[in-house]
Amino acid sequence: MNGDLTFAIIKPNAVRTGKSGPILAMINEAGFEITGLKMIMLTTQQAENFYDEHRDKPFFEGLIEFMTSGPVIVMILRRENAVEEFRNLLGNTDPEKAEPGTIRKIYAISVRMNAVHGSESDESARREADFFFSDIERF
Ligand code: DAT
Ligand code: MG
Repeated sequence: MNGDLTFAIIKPNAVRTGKSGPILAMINEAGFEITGLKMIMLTTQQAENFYDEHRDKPFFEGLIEFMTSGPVIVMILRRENAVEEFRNLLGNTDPEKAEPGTIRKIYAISVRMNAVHGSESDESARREADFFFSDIERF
């Protein structure tokens, strides 16, 4: 059975250009309840640990530079089958391949600056939510 929680980040390109509001509206309209939310600036160390699985990829350095380039909004989201449904709402990692109407099709600037992160599995969702939120910051 699939879990009902996922973890998301509105990335610096979207926060900087004032797209947080419209993105949050899309998330709500897609049936997700926001159960944790805050705006933070990632440290290099946090970004590197968060993206640990990509440490050896050629895009890692650029990814870390981008993710620490401005404030982000981290959040925990709840709905049935949350991980898969949120990935569907996000669209492909590469906005050129994303379906029309998806968040990345609308708000991504490039593969790197792709507007929003979403967990890839229930296990990652738990790890990522625990990474950024203490118990008293979740509702
Ligand atoms: P996703 O965010 O869709 O789960 P991922 O886990 O493969 O994608 O990669 C994490 C992030 O790294 C992605 O959102 C943007 C960046 N990235 C991935 N592939 C890239 C590439 N080929 N060039 C530049 N950045 C890339
Ligand atoms: Mg990923």
